[in-house]
This record gives sequence, C-alpha cells and structure tokens, in this order.
Amino acid sequence: MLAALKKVFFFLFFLVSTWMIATAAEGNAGVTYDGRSLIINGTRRLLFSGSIHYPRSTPQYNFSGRFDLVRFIKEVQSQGLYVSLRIGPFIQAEWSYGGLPFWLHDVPDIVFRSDNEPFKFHMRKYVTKIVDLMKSEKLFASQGGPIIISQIENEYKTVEAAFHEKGPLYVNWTASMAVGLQTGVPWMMCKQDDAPDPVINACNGLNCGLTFAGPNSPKKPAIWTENWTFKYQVYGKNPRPRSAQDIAFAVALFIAKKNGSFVNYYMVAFFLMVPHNLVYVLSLIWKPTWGHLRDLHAVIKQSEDALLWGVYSNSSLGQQQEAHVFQTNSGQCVAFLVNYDKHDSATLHFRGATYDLSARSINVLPNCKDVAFDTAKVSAQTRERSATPIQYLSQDQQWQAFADEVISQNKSSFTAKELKEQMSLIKDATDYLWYTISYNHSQHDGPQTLHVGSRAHVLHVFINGKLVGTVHGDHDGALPNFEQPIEFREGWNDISLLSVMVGLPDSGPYLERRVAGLRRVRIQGSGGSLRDLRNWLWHYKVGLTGESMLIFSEQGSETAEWKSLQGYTNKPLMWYKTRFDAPKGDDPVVLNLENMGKGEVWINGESIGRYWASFKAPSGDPTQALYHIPRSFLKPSANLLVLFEELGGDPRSIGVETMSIFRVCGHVSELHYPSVLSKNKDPYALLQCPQGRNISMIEFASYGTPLGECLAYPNIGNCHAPESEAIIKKACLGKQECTILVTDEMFGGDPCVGTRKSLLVFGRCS
Ligand SMILES: *[C@@H]1O[C@H](CO)[C@@H](O)[C@H](O)[C@H]1NC(C)=O
Ligand SMILES: *[C@@H]1O[C@H](CO)[C@@H](O)[C@H](O)[C@H]1NC(C)=O
Ligand SMILES: *[C@@H]1O[C@H](CO)[C@@H](O)[C@H](O)[C@H]1NC(C)=O
Ligand SMILES: CC(=O)N[C@H]1CO[C@H](CO)[C@@H](O)[C@@H]1O
Repeated sequence: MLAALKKVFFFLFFLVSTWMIATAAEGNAGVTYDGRSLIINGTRRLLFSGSIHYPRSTPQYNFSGRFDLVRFIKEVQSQGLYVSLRIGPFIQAEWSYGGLPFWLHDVPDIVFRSDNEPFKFHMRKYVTKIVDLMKSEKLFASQGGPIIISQIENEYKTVEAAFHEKGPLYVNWTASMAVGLQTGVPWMMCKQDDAPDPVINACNGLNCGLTFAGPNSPKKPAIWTENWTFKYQVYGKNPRPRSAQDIAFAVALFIAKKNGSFVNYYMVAFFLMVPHNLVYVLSLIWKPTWGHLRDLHAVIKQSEDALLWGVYSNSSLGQQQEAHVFQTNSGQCVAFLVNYDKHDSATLHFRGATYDLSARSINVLPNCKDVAFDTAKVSAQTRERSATPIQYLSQDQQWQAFADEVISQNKSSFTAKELKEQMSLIKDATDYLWYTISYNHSQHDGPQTLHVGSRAHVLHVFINGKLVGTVHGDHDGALPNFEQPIEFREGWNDISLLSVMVGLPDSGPYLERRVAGLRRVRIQGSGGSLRDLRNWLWHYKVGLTGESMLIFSEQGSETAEWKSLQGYTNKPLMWYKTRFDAPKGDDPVVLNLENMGKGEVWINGESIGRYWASFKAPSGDPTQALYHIPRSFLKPSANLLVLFEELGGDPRSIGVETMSIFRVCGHVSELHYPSVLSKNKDPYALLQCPQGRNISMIEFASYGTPLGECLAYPNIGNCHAPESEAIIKKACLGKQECTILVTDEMFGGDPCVGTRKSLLVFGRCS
C-alpha cells in the first residue's frame, strides 16, 4: 500500500515514528538542511513522525538492562526507521522535575537552565555522555546510523525572561556546546525563535500553521517538533481529545503555509501512568485520526516533488479563504485551498474551477485541479474499543491485607523545630512525608479547630492514629487547606500529618527553588486563643513502612505479615495483595480501578502507576479508571498484584480486563474522497476488524440521510435505501474486512434524487 519507507524518529524520551516520503537516497552520507527541509544523503526529505517517551512505554531502558538506550536505537534502526534524539536534559514531558534528576537540586549554588557554572558543568557532562555513547556505537547518520537530528533544551523561550541577561547567555552557550560536539547532523531547539545558527528553531503546539513565526533564517527548514494530538489530561478533569479533522487541518496548514517539511505527532503510543499529576491514555492507532492522517500523508507524498522543489505562491480567495501553491518548472503542482471560517462553508474559485469547502477545512489538490483529500471529511473508519472483564478479583480469600503505620513520634526518624520542605526530603523516591507532633490538651481549653496549610498535593490528618480528614489541591493551583474542629482527648494527643505529592513539578523557571510540604499548622481555641505550631518540635518520617519493606516486590512481600481481608476494606493506608493469571491472547490487559480511591499499583514488582479514581472529573467519572498492564510484565500464571490504597477502597471491586475493538463504524458521504492509497475512484467505507476477528453482525446500515454519527446512536433519516442492510450483510458478514462503495449503483439505485447521501454503517467484530 504505502510505497514509502517507514521511518521512525526516536527522541531520547520522545520516540518518533514516520513515513519517510522521499525518493531513493543517494550521494553523501550525513544530514544537512536548507530553507526547504532536512537534506539526508543529499536529498530533501518530507518527514512525519510520532513521539514516544520510551521510559514510559515498555520495555524501558536505563543505560543498562531495561534502560539500554543504544539497544533501543539499534532496534529502531533495524526496523528501517530514523531517529531524532531530543537530549534535553530538561525535557518537561509532563514528567517529574521535567526529566532532571533530583540530585541536581542538592548541587551547591546551582541554578537550573541558566548561565550558571554548576548547571552548565552537569549539563555538558550529560549531553557529552549521550553524544559519545551514540558516536561510539556509530549511531549518527554521519556515521551510517539512524540519528538524523538532535535537540538541545526544550521550550526554553517560555522561561527565558525569568533569567534576565543570563537567559540569552545560556541559549548561546547551549547552542555552541551542542554544536561543538560535532555529531555531523543538525541540532534544533523547539520554541526558541532566536536559536543561534546553525541550530534550527522548531515549533511546538496545536496549530503551528498559524502560530509559528517561521525559521529564523531563510536557510533553515520549518520543523514541528510537537504536534499535540491530545490535550493534556489531569486528575479531576474530563479528557480533551482532539478530532481527526482538527489535526489534519493543522498539519496541512503547516505544510501549505509555513513550508513545513517535518511534523512530529506528540504522542502516538500507549503509556504507562506517568509520575506527574496527569494521565495519558493515548494510542492513535485505533482511532479515525490514524487512518485520516495516513491518507493525508499519502497525498502529501504524491506531491513531494512540488513541495520540496517547487516555487511557492499564495493568493487570497476571500476574506477567510486562501490558496497556497507549489509549482515546479517541469509542471508539477500542488495546491492547498484553505477555508478558515469555523462556521460556514465557502465556494472558492481557483484556476477557472469551483470548489465547495466545508467550514474550517483544507482541500489538497495534488495536480492543482482535482481534490484528493479534504481535512474535514474523514473516510477512515472509527473503531470502538471496550474492556471485557476476564477475572473479577471479588473473593475475600483472593486478597490479603497489610495496614501501613500511622507514624506517631516514637516511630519517627528525626526531629526538627520547624516545618521542613518536602521535596528535599523525599527526593523523588517516595510521595510521602510524615509530620507528627504531640499536643497536650486540657478540657478547660474548650473546642479546638486545627488549621493546616500545605504546598504539597494531598494532606491526610490523623489524630491519635485515626484519620479525621483528607484535603487535596488540583492542577489549577489550588492547595490543600485543612480546617476542622477536632475533639482532642484530655492530655497528650498525637497529631500525625501525612503530606503527599503526586510527582514533582515538571516545568517553570527556577525549579530548584520550588517548595512543597506543610507551611502552616495552627490550633485555634473557641475563646480566640491561637497556637502556632510551626516551630514546635516536629517528628519526621520519610516514606511508608510498606515502601521501605519493598512490600510490592516478590521478596519484600514475603517479609510482611499479611492478614486476611476481613475488617481491612475501606480503611486508609492499606496494602492489598493477590495473584492472578494472565488473560489468554494478546489483547492489551488493563486493571479496572474504577471503585478504588487513590494509590499506586505494582505487578510482579513493577509499578504500573499511580491512580486516583476517587478524584472525579466533572463528568462524574474518574479521569482514568483503566490501567494498562504491559504484557511484558506478566507471567502466564500467579502474577503478584500489590496495591497501596491511601484513602480507603475495596480491592474486591478490582477486575482484570482486556481491551479489544468490538465495533467498527464508517460514515462516508458521496462527497468524500477515496483514500489515494486505494484503487477506488468512488468514495467508500472500509470496515476492518483486528486480526483474528471477523464482522459477526451489522448493527446498523443506512444509505441515504442517516441520523447520528459513529460513536453516537444511529437512526434512519428521511431518505433510506431499503436494501442497505441486506447489501452490507452480504458484503461483510464473516469477513475480517470489507469495502463498501458509497454509490447509488451499490445500493440498487438512487433512493432520493437530488439529495446528498451518505452511508452510515456499524459492524460488530467477534
Ligand atoms: C536499570 O535497569 C535494570 C533492569 O534492567 C535494573 O536492574 C537497574 O536497577 C536499573 N538501574 C537503575 C539505576 O535504575
Ligand atoms: C545514505 O546512503 C547510504 C548508501 O546508500 C546508506 O547506507 C545510508 O544508510 C544512508 N543514510 C541515511 C541516513 O539514509
Ligand atoms: C548570542 O549569539 C549571537 C550570535 O549568534 C549574538 O548576536 C548575541 O549577541 C549573543 N547573545 C549574547 C547574550 O551573548
Ligand atoms: C511540553 C508541552 O508543552 N507539552 C504540551 C503537549 O501537548 C499538550 C496538548 O496535547 C499540552 O497541553 C502540553 O502542554
């Protein structure tokens, strides 16, 4: 089908897959660039790619064992793919500390990402180490390897002003340090419009076709390093997916208007839970986005010569309409007709012909005459996935429980007469810090109210070992603030405050100065008395008892005294343990944690991430309920599942499920364009079940004016070809895939002359 080579770009932390859209490589090795594109082996190239943060996917790599970067890049190369190495070291990536290791925080006099000697020393050491590692394995394209470009820093411009005169000095230093390493392939900086020569300034964003100011030299190509395919998803918020039409519009506009020649989709892969307070449940492959972009890439590939070697011109075709044209001397021509109008369609006149454009759409004319692709018309199928419960872990006897300790002063590990900053104690090794104190109460004092102000993410308040309240902040910046009347007992009381972080901050200037943990603790009496406890003698303990036992590992779990489940459900600070067999087959495996509170899960000792199902999004659902268990973490049977539940939940509500595509849907009108990858001249709907599954049922089919959409409830409209269902059943039932032309002939004649018709069809896979 797609004749182009498949190429992948790997970004250190960001892996990028691409279809190389190019003619055969020839000439000198190595990579250069000009104002049009990267030049690989002497040839201009149009590139599409997609990112993966490889430590978030499996297998993971450090520089040894699972984190073997060299092995990873060689694997990419063996697949015939290219690599774009985004070295950082700051990568943001919605990752704890933006990818910087926490020990940097403790380097004396350090200021991150500034013209600061200690930071520059460690940055140079790291970047040199990576580059030398790649060079020693001959992995740069200049050495015959797959790495065609590298990136230094990440979106620095967004924080640069905070560093005053040291910002520009740092930018110049990073550029010359990187270039000095002589990789033989170009360097880029994303979101750094003044990237010093010869470093290429690249764009990140949702709409680089509109927002990118362009390369800062006519000798540099337009590169889009992060095209956000999905909006950042955080606990307590609804998911914000991005439509296939919107992404296709943005990509086509970047190529047409900004002369773009390299687009990287951020992200394309399915991830583990990430450490910061957000979740990615993203995988483009089963969405219509995937097929729609594949079709766009194919059209762009057809026009590669005109795009890379043609002369560019543009013209206005109306107030909100434009044409962008690339034409070579030899007559190759591609045109992009753009309608920016978000609400209305437009009729455009271009080179003597008339074109009807939908609202906010781009039509691609690979011969400057016939439309081959419309960003607003998705011919690709929509697939629906669902989770099928395989095993309910609902039996009491399946589970064992271990109660973690509420730390009172005699269990603490050190003391201080102040409220300590949290991150410098937990050092990214745990989320948890205990602050405890003894408080002498006399009934004469009357009712008391406890106030605790925190700059961490969650706070649990225990009085004499009992949980009396939990408060938490949110991604918008709200901080945990506890204020509640407390019934202290006469005499000494233990106040145990468990301060919890959900990962470290991931961005912003002066990350090393950020503070977290408790800031204020006061007890207010009814008579107006106020005790400020900030400088009392505080007792501390870093981390949980279960964590220090490595209770989630096979060995560690044996050292714990597990109890039977009874009496231990819906209690805070509980560890639960069970075993389960891997589901058969190779569908992705997930754990359904919908009814749990907040915590973390380990499978055979590997964390699959934090969960926070009790923090509901406005929709009323947890932001994420299903947690992916990579198959590579599983053995056929008796897999160890350990979870820590912070707030209280019932592990018997947890299920092991598999994800599969159960329904496929096509919604294609007479006006849709067939994919240029197919031989069909007419629009068509393609229904395709995954390998090993067939279309077992047609749930709905109507050619005419059906109501509804894929993913929505369908119904027959005013116009309906009565044979629709029978015809489609005949074409599709029992097959893995079927193609249905969207034409009158296919459906036994025109059911309503003069009306625009479409086909809406839902098939079930089993
Ligand atoms: C690197 O990965 C291996 C597993 O492949 C692991 O044993 C080792 O502890 C890791 N090293 C670090 C520093 O995390
Ligand atoms: C450049 O061409 C040579 C010879 O055809 C080939 O071995 C090499 O892999 C090519 N390099 C890249 C980066 O495509
Ligand atoms: C950075 O380098 C550019 C030349 O690449 C120079 O024009 C500029 O003045 C330098 N900035 C600083 C702050 O040194
Ligand atoms: C690094 C960065 O800014 N990432 C962005 C990636 O894309 C999402 C949207 O998909 C943005 O919200 C992130 O901020």
